[in-house]
Amino acid sequence: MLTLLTHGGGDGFYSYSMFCTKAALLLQMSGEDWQRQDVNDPAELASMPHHKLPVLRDETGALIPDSEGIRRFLEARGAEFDPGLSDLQKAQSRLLIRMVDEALWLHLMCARWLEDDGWAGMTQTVFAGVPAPVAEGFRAKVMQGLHFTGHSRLDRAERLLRLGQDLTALEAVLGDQPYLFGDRMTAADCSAATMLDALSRAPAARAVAEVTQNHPRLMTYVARIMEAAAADLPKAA
Ligand SMILES: N[C@@H](CCC(=O)N[C@@H](CS)C(=O)NCC(=O)O)C(=O)O
Repeated sequence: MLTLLTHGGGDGFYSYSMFCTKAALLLQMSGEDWQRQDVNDPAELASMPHHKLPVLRDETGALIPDSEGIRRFLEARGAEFDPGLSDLQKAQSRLLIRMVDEALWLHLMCARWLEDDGWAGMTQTVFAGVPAPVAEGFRAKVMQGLHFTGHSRLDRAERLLRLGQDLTALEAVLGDQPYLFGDRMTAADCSAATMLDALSRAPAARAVAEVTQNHPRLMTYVARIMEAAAADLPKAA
């Protein structure tokens, strides 16, 4: 059986990591038999190929890192995440996934790690029970990374403006459809729904959650996917 190594969850998040939840949705769509295993030990996280999660462990013990690596692994075993999509739609799906996984992810990182109210939420959830100096050490590392990308150098008003633009664009792509590419859930929904869910509520900063919630069609879309697709995901062992 396949094992998805994930960060823990809580407050209605299957995992606080949207990439772990994305991988769980992909696994569920693939029809594979799989289980979930949470990684709580920092030493175990450090032993992972990219020192990040999600990671998939296959039946031979091989470790497949990164949600996109997991997608490719599942496709190589026969999974089809974009059934019925034209070549153009598949290309558009690829662009959307990159936009969500790379650009919206930076917004989420700032919302949880840079903004003080987001960070306060992180200390009560993801870092609950972790000594403050250890948590602050993680935060400092992440802040360095965000500074390097340049995203955290934008002031808050600029970040919120760009977030609003991106979400308005995504809402236009969704239109009145139940899923981004029509009546069926595809790979792009696994990225988009989980990221939007994370942006729309704590531990994301309140201002970011408000901008996200200001896109009601996206919020209805997230609720539909999270209630239906995420309901029967395996629980942590
Ligand atoms: N591109 C990766 C991103 C994975 C990622 O950023 N994981 C974060 C949690 S959301 C992580 O494990 N961070 C641990 C660390 O950096 O120490 C994917 O799609 O899987």
